[in-house]
Amino acid sequence: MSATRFSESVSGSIRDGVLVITIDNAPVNATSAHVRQGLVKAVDHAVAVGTVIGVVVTGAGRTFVGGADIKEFGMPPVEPTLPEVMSRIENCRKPVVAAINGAALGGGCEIALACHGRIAAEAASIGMPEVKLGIVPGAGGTQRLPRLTGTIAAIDLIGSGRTVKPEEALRLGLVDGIATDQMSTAIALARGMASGPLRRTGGIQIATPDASAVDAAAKKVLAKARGQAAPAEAVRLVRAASETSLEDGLADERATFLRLRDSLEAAALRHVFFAERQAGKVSKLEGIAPRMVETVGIVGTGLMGAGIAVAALTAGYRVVGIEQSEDAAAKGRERISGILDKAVQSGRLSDLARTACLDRLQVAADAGRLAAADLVVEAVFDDLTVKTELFQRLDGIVRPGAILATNTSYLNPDEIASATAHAERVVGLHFFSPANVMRLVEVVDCRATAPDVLASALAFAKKLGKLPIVSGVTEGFIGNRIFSAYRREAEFMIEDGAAPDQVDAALETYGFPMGIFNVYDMAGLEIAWARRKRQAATRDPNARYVEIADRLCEAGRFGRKTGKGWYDYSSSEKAVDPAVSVLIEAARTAKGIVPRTFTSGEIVERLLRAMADEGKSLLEEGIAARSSDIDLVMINGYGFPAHKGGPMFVADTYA
Ligand code: T1G
Repeated sequence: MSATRFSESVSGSIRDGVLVITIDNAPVNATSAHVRQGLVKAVDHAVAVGTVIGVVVTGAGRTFVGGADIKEFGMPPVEPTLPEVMSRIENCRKPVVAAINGAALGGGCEIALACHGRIAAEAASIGMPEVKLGIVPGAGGTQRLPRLTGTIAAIDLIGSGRTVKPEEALRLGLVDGIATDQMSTAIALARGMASGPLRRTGGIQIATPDASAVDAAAKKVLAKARGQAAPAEAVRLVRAASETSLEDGLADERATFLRLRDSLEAAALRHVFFAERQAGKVSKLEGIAPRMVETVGIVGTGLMGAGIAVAALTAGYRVVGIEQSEDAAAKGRERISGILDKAVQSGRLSDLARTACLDRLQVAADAGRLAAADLVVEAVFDDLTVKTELFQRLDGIVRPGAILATNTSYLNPDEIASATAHAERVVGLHFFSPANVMRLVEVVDCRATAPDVLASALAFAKKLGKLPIVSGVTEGFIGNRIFSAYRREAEFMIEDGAAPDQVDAALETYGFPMGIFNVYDMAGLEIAWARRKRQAATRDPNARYVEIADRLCEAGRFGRKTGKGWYDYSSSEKAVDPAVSVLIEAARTAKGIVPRTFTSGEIVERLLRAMADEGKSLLEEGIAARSSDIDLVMINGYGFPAHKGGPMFVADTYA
């Protein structure tokens, strides 16, 4: 089979009278200009060659087509546009079948939709994640998908951006078959279509959907949109598909896509997309191989330790959990299996996988079992003596090449490392609770950490499906140091005249799921109080210090756990507590502060600036490697709305 080259990334060869077109545009077969040009030439070639009775389109490697080339957004358009490619495929007079060999996302899914038939490999995944980039599909997705799946499923898929596996795709009518040899099956399908009329997706009439079901599907999508524009536009376009002509629907979709593509929200989400792919890259680790890790030791199986254990188990590791007593070990095992049970109940984990996880789990009181561990994470009480003594004990138990990782939030891991026999094997792995759910892990590069130990910690975090961000050693690392600065600024404004619920409302309107005082009450005020007391002796006497939170703690108001904090939780919902207002007014009076009013805009602007200023210091001190890492920490660990891009992105955008 001689191959014909249609562009630098598109070639074709004829098999059983069918032109098999392969898109080969590493790394994800994105529909760059040369892919679009090659596809049009290949389809024209198929039509021109009389012996060709059909066409199959597929991708090279493990991706079908990962979508439009996001890197081309904002660049001058190059013909043909993706909608033009779709139209050429759909209106081809010979059958075109998609052999979906891997991820068919965004424009990739739209290519499949424009084809006359679709066969998926077991490894295929199909979806329209455009809303996650702040845009809507721009090449027919909102108009063609509902013609195959119906309006309700299309609203769900396009509005949420979720990806489906072949079985669900088949059930939805998104593919015509699933095959282990999807190429042969696709060729056979194309040959079978050669004689009859072609089923053009754009020509399918959408059955009138049940209005209440459509409203329910739309409501579900919009409930998660939290202030983003794209999901609502996606829902509008899909609904319109059953009420307007294909031509008008496509024109509306394209105009909407172009408008959103150039929006700040889309720029922010593209920033986050590329930031996540830069985050794990550490230049000094080029060529450094991570150590082999198969068995993970976890000391402490409380909430944090159990979460880490579940993350490691579901990633395929063997786990040895250690507790101080057999009774505590039994409780720890119960906690871990309880989390696994919940994952099974929610459909996130199969029964089989749960059993396999439990088969790979040991929880005991005998620390000697850690001799089998390649990496040990401690998740014990955040006290320097406790952690240091533990690591000193582990020095005598674990094997020479084993890695010791501390999960400390605020202690100095250099101090822990320097107290052990092999400081070079100590690294920080700061998980965020619940560790089996939160993506963010701060990987702390301690002064003595060996490069291959840091590489091992990054590889471990990635295998857990986490988003690892490297941090240098500073109190609170990246996230908590910025959170402290953000909290200080918020308390300054409270002392100057703002109310906690006003600050929280401003943040929630901006896009945070919860305001800072609500978060504070959830986490517990006593944690920051303990740290402030620890720092009191060395605090700069000239630096402004707000005592309101101290007064709350002295009154035993630690937050939700005590029923009172910045708010009153005695009723079901959090409520403004007049006692807190009295306490705030007393603090102002004690400093002679005449309270002033604040607008929501000023509150948000000051808090964002406080975060960005602290982020700038972290960059100057070399604690954070790049500003986009800081954005990822605040988005994934502290609720900063991703569609705003993060505090550094906002500061750069409005600079
Ligand atoms: N465009 C450009 N570059 C992309 C890209 C894309 N669509 N997708 C990935 N990359 C780069 C990425 O930055 C990284 O670069 C490398 O490829 C590997 O990525 C018209 C308008 C396909 C599941 O949103 O979900 O279609 O760091 O690490 O883990 O309606 O990439 O190597 O320099 O993620 O194997 C819609 C986005 C676009 C899918 C593969 N599509 N991509 O995962 O690799 S908008 C998406 C992914 C659209 C149409 C609209 C994943 C993947 P570098 P990776 P992976």
